[in-house]
This record gives sequence, C-alpha cells and structure tokens, in this order.
Amino acid sequence: PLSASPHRGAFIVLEGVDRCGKTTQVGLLLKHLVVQLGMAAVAMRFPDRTTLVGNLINQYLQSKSELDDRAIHLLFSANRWEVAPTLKSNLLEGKQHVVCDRYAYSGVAFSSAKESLQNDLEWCKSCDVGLPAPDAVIFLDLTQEQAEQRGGYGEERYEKKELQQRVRERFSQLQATDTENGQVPWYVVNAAQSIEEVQQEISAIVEQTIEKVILEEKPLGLLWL
Ligand code: ADP
Ligand code: 2DT
Repeated sequence: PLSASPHRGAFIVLEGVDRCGKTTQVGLLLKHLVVQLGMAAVAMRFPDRTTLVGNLINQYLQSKSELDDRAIHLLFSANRWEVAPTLKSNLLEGKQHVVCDRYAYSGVAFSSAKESLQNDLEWCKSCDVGLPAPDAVIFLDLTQEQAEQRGGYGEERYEKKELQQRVRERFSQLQATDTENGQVPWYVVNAAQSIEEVQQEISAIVEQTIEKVILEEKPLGLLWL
C-alpha cells in the first residue's frame, strides 16, 4: 500500500518544547520519505515568518514590538489561516505528504501558559477550530532538565525556563482532550534517545499513518470539530 498512489497526502505534525529535536527530525523524515521511499512530501513550519503576518510575529518574538497576549495569539492563528490554502493544496491537489514543525497545539500551549490566559484554554483553541486536522501528532517528549542540557536558551521571548515548563504541561492537557475526542491520534516519542533512535520511531509511526490514510481513503479532517 505504501507504493500505491494516494488520494491525498498525509498531514503529520511534530510538536514539543524548544530543543526537543523538531527541526532535526523534520529534515530527516523528509529525506526518508522522499529519498528512501520515493514519495512526494514537503516540509512546512509554524510560525511561517515569511508572510505579512509572520513578519509581525517575528518582530514580537524578537522583542522588537509589544502586543497584547490575545492579539499575538490571534496573529499566530491568522498565520495558520493565511497558509492553510497552501497546506490544503499540497495535501489535496499535490497529493504530497506534509511534515509540519509545530501547529495549533503550540499556539494553544504557549499562549495558555501565560498568566493572563491560563484560564482561557477554550478561548485559545477557538480561533484554530476548523483548520486542516493532522492525521498524526508526534510529540517529542523531553524534560526541562534534558532540554537545558542541549545548551542554554536563545534570545527569543518564550525561551524561559518557567514558561517552557508550563508549556509542557499544556501539551499533555491537549493530548488528553484530543485522545478523549478520538479525532487526532497522538504518538509520544522519547526525545532523549539518540537522533537515529528517534528517527526510527518517527518513521515507523509515519509509515503506519500513511498506510492508514491510503487504505481507508481517509478524508482530511477539521481540527477540534
Ligand atoms: P527544536 O527544533 O525542537 O528546537 P533542534 O532539532 O533544533 O530542536 O535540536 C536542538 C539541539 O539539540 C540541536 O543542537 C540538535 O543538534 C540537538 N539534538 C537534536 N536531537 C538530539 C538528540 N536526539 N540527542 C541529542 N541532541 C539532539
Ligand atoms: P520556532 O522557534 O519554532 O520558530 O517558534 N509559538 C509557535 C506560539 O507561541 N504560537 C504558535 O502558534 C506557534 C506556532 C513557539 C517560535 C516560538 O513561537 C511559539 C516558539
């Protein structure tokens, strides 16, 4: 079935705290799909800093601008909505698998980790409802201590220990509700393993996901609906 031509591409999202290895693994996974398996696949990432909205987000993350917590949350969401037509077209018309570094889960986890939005998880989710839903969320799990051993945090706004700790808790909460709703399957991978071990686990999950999408002719879902 993996060699059959799919009716659409599979949508795979990689999530996790800073330094868990998302960038490394997106690159390796893309190579695996395209070079080793000969499939059509593309990488995407959020925030996409190349767009109009992405430029505003970039300035905020680099502390070159100040924005209300709800305003920046809505910009991150708007960034997904402005790129959603391309995402959909890659999946549906291009029939390409999409491997995406962060998605709405990061959106909700980071915003709701802020004090001002800590009781507003549902509000944080609401603006992303109806976006294309992933066929799998792969959560690269790394503790705070393990993340810190990969070098100090950078200069950007969210690269602070206390916030990252709360973000990690929010991800678990999102995993629990997605699992309850039975719509988007989550796979937790121990990101403290070697790069090769993590890659092998991810490849197995992704191949299984692609097979399911093809065999069941699974339609593209809508997030949190
Ligand atoms: P992210 O995109 O999630 O922030 P990166 O892929 O940029 O993470 O990885 C962060 C740092 O950790 C990089 O220096 C990278 O080389 C290193 N790294 C990635 N995966 C592993 C791993 N499994 N074990 C040890 N170091 C890793
Ligand atoms: P990168 O380091 O991966 O470029 O992320 N973030 C991300 C949010 O706060 N909301 C979102 O919707 C998304 C996608 C996570 C930059 C930072 O932006 C955060 C880290």
